[in-house]
Amino acid sequence: MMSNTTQKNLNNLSSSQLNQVQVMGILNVTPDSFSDGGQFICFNNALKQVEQMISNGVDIIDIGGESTRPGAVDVSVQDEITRVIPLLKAIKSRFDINVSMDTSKAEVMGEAITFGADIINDVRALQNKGCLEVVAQSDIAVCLMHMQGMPRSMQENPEYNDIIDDILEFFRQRIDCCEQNGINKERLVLDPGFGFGKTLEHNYEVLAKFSQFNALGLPLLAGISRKSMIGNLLNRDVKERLAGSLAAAIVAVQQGANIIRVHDVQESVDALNILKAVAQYKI
Ligand code: 7PM
Repeated sequence: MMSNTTQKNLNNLSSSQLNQVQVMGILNVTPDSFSDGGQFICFNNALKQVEQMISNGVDIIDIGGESTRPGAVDVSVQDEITRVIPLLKAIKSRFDINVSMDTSKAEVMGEAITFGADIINDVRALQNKGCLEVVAQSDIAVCLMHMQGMPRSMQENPEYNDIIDDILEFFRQRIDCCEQNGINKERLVLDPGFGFGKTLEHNYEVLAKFSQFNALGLPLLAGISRKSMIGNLLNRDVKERLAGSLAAAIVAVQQGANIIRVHDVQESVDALNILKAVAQYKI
């Protein structure tokens, strides 16, 4: 009985499916607001991080302008553009790598598209004003993430009837909305949004049932790396969450995640490679 179960689980994903899993590396672009010198150092530091991630096997670099972070203070359009667009240009001119832009602002999306971004990663799933229209005028890919509530207050009292049904229903509505606005389904990636308006239990239920999102037939992204669902379960500080993050990422991949969004690229690529080596022997 035990070996049957094991074989069935190993059988779920083929080698070729696993070989298509992509690692999205999170680029830290925390600005040093104290001086221009600080900004300059951050810029070079960011490019070094990119170089490192590429040599470690990253597939996509995710640039975030802070404003989408839970609890983050609002950043103006101009500040966000100033922070992320020069970096996008620099990465695209120096490296042959896919870049995703973590933003919810139509103006930033427009600039990102102009300067060669490959994916718009929107934690608000193109619900802000003008986003659908800007994206529709291009052929860029989009990650639609689920969030309950708004970043500042979403962790106060998250509630669901059936969290998987709720997320699936949200995805269906956003997919419809995209299609009605001229954004083909083929351009979309879905992400249940770990930590975005979800309790610890909600997050683990979503991870346990992650495979249900395959029903919509679109690529799936899982962003779990270093989140409080790891830290609070294990009682670990943010710097001590690597093992937990890797385990969670692998659980997501085994259930069909196509992109894992991570801080630790080298370690995540290693973990994925173990899975790939095992999958070669699937029955
Ligand atoms: C503080 C709390 C800082 C949380 C940063 C975060 C996701 C994302 C983020 C995700 C997609 C983080 C988050 N999380 N985009 N952006 N999916 N698509 O841990 O799960 O990086 S911000």
